[in-house]
Amino acid sequence: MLNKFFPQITQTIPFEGKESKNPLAFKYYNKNQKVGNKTMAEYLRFSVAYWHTMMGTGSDIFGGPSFKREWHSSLNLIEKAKFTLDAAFELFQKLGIDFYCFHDRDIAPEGESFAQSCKNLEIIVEHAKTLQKETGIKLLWGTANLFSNPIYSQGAATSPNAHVMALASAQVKNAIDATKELDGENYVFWGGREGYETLLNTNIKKEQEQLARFLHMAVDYKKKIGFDGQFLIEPKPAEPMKHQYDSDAAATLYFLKEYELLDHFKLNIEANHATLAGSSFEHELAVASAAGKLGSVDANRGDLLLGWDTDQFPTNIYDTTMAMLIILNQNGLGKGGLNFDAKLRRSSTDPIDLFYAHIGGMDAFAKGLLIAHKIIEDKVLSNFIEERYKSYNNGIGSKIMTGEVDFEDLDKWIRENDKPLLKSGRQEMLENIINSYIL
Ligand code: XUL
Ligand code: CO
Repeated sequence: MLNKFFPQITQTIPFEGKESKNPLAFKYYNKNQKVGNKTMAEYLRFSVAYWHTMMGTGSDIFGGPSFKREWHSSLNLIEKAKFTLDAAFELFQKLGIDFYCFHDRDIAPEGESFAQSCKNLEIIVEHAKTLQKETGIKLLWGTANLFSNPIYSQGAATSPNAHVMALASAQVKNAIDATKELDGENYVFWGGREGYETLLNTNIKKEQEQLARFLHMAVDYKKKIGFDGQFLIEPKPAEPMKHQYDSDAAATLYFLKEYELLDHFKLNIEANHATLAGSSFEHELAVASAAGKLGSVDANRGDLLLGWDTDQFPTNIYDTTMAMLIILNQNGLGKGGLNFDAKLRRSSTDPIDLFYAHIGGMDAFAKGLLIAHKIIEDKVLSNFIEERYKSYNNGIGSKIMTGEVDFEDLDKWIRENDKPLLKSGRQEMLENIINSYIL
């Protein structure tokens, strides 16, 4: 096992069960334990987000870095990137996490020219390839950072400047190449500047057409090079832009359908983005899943008292239970996974805090998985829901749904069958049932 950057952790974090008081042990996540017909690891497919975990410095808009990592100590940028990768794989191994995700500019430094940036990426991808081979750890998804460089401040694919759109397209081409080279199972598009700040200077229709064209070029390129990863779009309503085009699951699905892209994409749903959109995490998961488009999850949590993307590690068992109910009901995430797009608080300054953070998130989802599995096995919700819609199974209900009757028929029918019965939705009873499984 790699052992250089986290000497305090001398083994892979063990599973010790719920009675354990060891903060460096799992209470619920037991990698190879079977839950139904899959192991916990197969259902959960945890992933580390490289940008927060390896590149995070604790800085916020009021202050600079609050922690300095040993793996960032070299002044040579390529050497620094290689040390960071070494530290990353050590952390993945010690956590027992099988996947990671990155942006092109997290793993490799941006160069003086575009060509230099591509070269840097190629060098680092070679190193990542070696580490993946040595450890068996896999790439869940790659993506391109189309939001940090000031040239993208007015959009990347949706920039009013075609030269910038060309740059963004070329950058994504190289990020897809890197993802393919590393056998990435997915590729994510998050439109971090694809939106607008003011309508005074914006042609929405034009920008949406540009975004669609860009995604079509990506689909064409994927086919051309034979990349068989899943393309994912990650909705978010705002931040950094005031309005972003992929604002939530429903808006994104409509956009994809409108521009004939729906067959080529699934969604990557992020908990904190859902709450920023004024919805719950489970609402966004349910909308994506109902459309057959829930591909992957950015697992984190926001703070409902703060109106921005706090990207905290998930700890709320109610949320993870509801999420896992939706995920299990669609029999897992396929090629997707649960990527901890979450960062340490500015005041959590030590490398070991990265372990506490991930252990907490993994246990929260493992517990949610166990609870959701039991709820599904016992059919407590599914039986109730089935019963609730039963009036559509025959009689007038089935005639409505098969199109055998129209408004006039129903006008006639209702005059003979007046006064439907009002039945309780039993919300409180169901909430108590869910609590009885959680507690
Ligand atoms: C930003 C966010 C991104 C995407 C990848 O809010 O979630 O980190 O997950 O670009
Ligand atoms: Co995210």
